[in-house]
Amino acid sequence: MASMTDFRRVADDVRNWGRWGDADEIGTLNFITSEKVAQAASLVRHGKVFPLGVDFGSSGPQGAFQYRPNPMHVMTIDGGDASTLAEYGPQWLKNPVAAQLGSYADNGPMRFNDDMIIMPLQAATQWDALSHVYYEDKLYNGFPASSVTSLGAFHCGIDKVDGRGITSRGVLLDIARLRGVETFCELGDPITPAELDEAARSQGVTVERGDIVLVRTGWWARFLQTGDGSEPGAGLDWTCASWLHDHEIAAIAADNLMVEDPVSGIEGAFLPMHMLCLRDMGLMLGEYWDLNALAADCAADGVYEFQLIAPPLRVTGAVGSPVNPIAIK
Ligand code: UVW
Repeated sequence: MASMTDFRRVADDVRNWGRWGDADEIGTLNFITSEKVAQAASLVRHGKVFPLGVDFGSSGPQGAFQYRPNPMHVMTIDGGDASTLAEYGPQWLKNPVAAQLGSYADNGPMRFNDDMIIMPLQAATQWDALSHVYYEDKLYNGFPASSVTSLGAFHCGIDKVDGRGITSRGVLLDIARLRGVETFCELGDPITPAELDEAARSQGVTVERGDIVLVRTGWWARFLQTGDGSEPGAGLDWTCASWLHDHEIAAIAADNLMVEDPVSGIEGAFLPMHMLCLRDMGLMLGEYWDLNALAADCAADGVYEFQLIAPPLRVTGAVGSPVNPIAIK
């Protein structure tokens, strides 16, 4: 088990603070140039579309953490409200909502349905903004942690991604396939940097500057079978942070709950890779991405690169965002 001294040495090595200026709030997304976006678009050859978002509903993977329930979907109006108002008499029309609906219904046959969703932004397929995780009172690029308040993140919020959209060349590294298993949820066997290299080599793909790397562990496939979102699932070892840094990738996402392995390799520190990626490197993490159909297609045609389009919602000051990423081949 490594120590906090080892962690600090790596943190010093991978820290990108100041690399894109003192005011930068998007970190490694800076690696995605317009040439890179164009290169990614040129990877579309057959028009095959793979949505990578999971269902946003009550059967999602949340429940183990009291602060993160599954999305709750609520209807606020349905067509029957307008149609039945007439039956209940004019007293209902004292209610302003009912009066509005009644007037729409009186004016013709049009009816409508509205709804809303109540959910933690971290509940399902998501991006972690750079302000999601910090340590020692500093966010990415040295911004004070106190700039994330009850009003939202004044620095490094998801809204700062803005015009980047988040689209680039995507590369799938299918570690479940490399290991020859459907899934490897058992703890104590995290993904190593050597395995990332081995997956790329065996798949005949290179990881390049500005890529968005997708890692498949099989966790989501297992969740679909068991419905048990509390099963931790293995992920990347913290030492992979240096690999991500050296390859100058733009972002990383996985099909599991936290990208990295829940068993920390650092004595006394939970989620060390989150700290290194989000706070030191400025590298966004994507979680709960459904990579199953994409992985099956990549295995069938041997092509592990594609155009990836994964724009977050521009929620002002949010520390993360739901996303329905799309891979196109
Ligand atoms: C934490 O749980 C802190 O992070 P994430 O949701 O990114 O795994």
